[in-house]
Amino acid sequence: MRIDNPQSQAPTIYREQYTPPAYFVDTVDMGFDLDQVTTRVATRIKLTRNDATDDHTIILFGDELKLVSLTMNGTLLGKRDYELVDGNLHIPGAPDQVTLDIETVLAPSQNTSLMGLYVSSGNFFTQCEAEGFRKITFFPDRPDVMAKYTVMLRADKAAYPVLLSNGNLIEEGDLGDGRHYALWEDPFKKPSYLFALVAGKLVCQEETYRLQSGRDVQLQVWVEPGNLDKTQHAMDSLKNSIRWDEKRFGLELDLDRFMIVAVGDFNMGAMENKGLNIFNTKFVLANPRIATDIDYANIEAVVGHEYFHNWTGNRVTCRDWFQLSLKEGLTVFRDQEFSADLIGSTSGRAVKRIDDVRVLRQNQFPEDAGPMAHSVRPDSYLEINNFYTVTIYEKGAEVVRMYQTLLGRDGFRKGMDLYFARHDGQAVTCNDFRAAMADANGRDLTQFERWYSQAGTPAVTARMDYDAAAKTVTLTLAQTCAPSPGQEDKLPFAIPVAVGLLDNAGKDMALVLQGAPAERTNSKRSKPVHSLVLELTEAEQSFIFTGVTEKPVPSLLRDFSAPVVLTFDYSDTELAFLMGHDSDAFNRWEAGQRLATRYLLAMVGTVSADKTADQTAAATVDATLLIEALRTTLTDQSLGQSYREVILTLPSETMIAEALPVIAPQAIHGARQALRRALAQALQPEFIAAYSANRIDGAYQPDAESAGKRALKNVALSYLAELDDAPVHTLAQLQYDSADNMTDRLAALGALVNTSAPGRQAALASFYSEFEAEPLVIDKWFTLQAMARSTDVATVRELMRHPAFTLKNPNRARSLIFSFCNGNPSQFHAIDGSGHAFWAEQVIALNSINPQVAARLARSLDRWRKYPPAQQASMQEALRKVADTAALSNDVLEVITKALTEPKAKASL
Ligand code: B3K
Ligand code: ZN
Repeated sequence: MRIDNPQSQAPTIYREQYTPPAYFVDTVDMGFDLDQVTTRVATRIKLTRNDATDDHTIILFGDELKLVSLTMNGTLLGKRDYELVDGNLHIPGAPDQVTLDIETVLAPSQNTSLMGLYVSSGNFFTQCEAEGFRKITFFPDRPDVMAKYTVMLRADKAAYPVLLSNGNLIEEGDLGDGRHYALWEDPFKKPSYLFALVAGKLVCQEETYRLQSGRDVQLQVWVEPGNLDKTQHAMDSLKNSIRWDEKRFGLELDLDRFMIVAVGDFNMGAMENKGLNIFNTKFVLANPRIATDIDYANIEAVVGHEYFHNWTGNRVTCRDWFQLSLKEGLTVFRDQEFSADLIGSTSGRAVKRIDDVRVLRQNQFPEDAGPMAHSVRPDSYLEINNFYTVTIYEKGAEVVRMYQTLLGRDGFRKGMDLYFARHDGQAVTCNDFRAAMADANGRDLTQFERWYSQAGTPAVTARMDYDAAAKTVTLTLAQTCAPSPGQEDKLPFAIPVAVGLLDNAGKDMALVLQGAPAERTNSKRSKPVHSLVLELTEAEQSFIFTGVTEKPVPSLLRDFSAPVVLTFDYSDTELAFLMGHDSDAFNRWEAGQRLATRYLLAMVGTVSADKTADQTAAATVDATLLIEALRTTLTDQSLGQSYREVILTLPSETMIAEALPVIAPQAIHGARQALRRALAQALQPEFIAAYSANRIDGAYQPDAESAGKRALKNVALSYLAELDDAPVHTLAQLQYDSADNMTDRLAALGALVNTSAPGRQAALASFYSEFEAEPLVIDKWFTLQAMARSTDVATVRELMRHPAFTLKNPNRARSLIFSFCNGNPSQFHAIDGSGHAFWAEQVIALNSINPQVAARLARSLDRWRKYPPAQQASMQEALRKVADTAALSNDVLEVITKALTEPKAKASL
């Protein structure tokens, strides 16, 4: 789709317009004279013309750069020697071998975008992905230009004692005048988006680690002084990551030194710069006092993710940004597998899978059905930063997972090995990855490309026919996919559907699939097969199972084998049966979610604005079946605690909203609350028992089992809090006062804040004063209040006036503003439209500070067309207000323009 908006500064970029660069870069030598007000950057680039093209024009991208001088092969160039096109330099008629000397000056302390070179807490940091290097110097800043870098850093020694860049430290010393220098050399060729430097007052935890091959490497975690008591978990996670990549994929750390640096001002989670990963403090700093179990798990996953990029992203990189999922989808898949392998237990793995699928359904499915829908390999963009999305990351990971499901673990590994054998040191495409998987396994994966080219979530409908006389089960699977912007008609996807059939006792039947090769199904010689991956490649297909002696209950899409919405006409009783018996832990959970959603949707219809949640509960559907199934789960000691916790958690308000044709946020909130209260009343003794049984004596440990106990105990507390009576007030207060770790502390505070407990205000105040010096904990304090049920727009405005609040720090902005707009739907979508007007104000304010963060917030109204007319009107007004703002960044402009674009009438399928 072309965005024709007069405000647009930059043109839409199209995937099909890719052309190879006219010049490659061999080496880059940079010298930085670091100063917060004026930093001078001298860059020498050696280029060689790409003789596969006829082009003699060198294109150097620049973004808000001040050029001091430009010299080509020793000759100073004047304004007539180059053209300035949208801030980029075009040097026509250049020779085949070129040395360019470029001097630029930067103003790091003025840089609030947090792209390029910027200052955080008095230290220097860089962020170059995707196109931030062009904010440092003029350069062919595109990922298919890979070069070797040498970097000289010079700065005041007292203010910036630590000077870091990619690769190895070659030399360091004093310069006189209180200044010093450090010279870094990265032995590997890399694209400019992986460049990084850090300078300032930092300290590190350091360890020597022996690789499997026997080589010793230096591992460092750098933080601000005072935070060294919070680095051990990140260090442990890094060592686990190194070990795992050696074992699972045979991939070794290629550097002698690997550094992680934490920074408090950061646009996203972390960045995989070669040898110098820069992290949001949120994904590094942890100790039991400040970090929750979820924080510990996230740190492990993000440390793993960035480390795994060293091969999937850095050694083999993307040809162009349309291929972003080549590295991101693959690396998310790798970090998911890493976390699952570290948990180890079957139910723990299932919980990890459930968590990942929840993220996908809650965030990616709505994206895929909304105005920003794009395929895993998009066709166009206005601003690439808008495409670091759940589609590229999480759906991309599901696409990678499907290769493993189709080819098996060994087949997948063969594909990975071939991918590295073919492409190490290259910038390649998603098709290259698919070809490696296909060729290594002798498989035709042509149709699989549609997962990359077509947007939208496929809908699969299953039907089962049992023929008692013939003893056959016919499973008919049909697929459709709704139109997405710019893609009216879709072709069938290749969908792996893992299935099992349960007999009346709840046991898996042995599967014999008609027409399948003997090794894939049961024969007299092989051991019984209880789960099979069916390959749905057409719009509709039937699969026949033979020798089926009784009518089974099907277990479909086991372990969520494909990112689709699968519908089957289960009865309530069948769902309760699957909840109790399915051998597939994912589907056991799924059955509970289906049943709960069914009740919740029925209840949404009964809630009206003039009834309280209590009255609704009284008038509501009979949920006995669900309640009894949950009672069985809650008390089943054979199930892991974390698994019981996820089963007891009802679908979120966003999930319920997505299941409705028209979203009614207040009714959804009322219905969910009513069901929670009904569960609390019915299961009160079991919740109290679970609470007591899962208290842990002794020091805090972040391991999966202990975390599972705390999760189950705290979900019990949150249900009991629905009763809002004196005993639970006391229980929560007691937990708050006695907790020795942040998980229990925050859970107790959350329980207090959402009740009428007399101590709730005092607890909030004491929490603040206790943790005033810990920014990450103060973020939690804002988030908890932003998402509290009683918090309305007025309360958020009040919190914004708190001295600790600032829009300039992305974590803080996210903790309050994003948490309210995305995590408190019934208040954000207040009928009077006050939430929407507030949202517009904040998007506009953020737009002039940090376009990337602003554009993320701008996404909160993506689904505005799914609301009732009155709410649509206030959302549209808010969107228009943003659209009419002067000096709108391309980031925000793209999101708002797409949201306001009228979708084409649905094509009939
Ligand atoms: N590759 C970075 C993301 C960069 C985002 C640029 N807007 C982090 C990651 O995915 O590991
Ligand atoms: Zn990544």
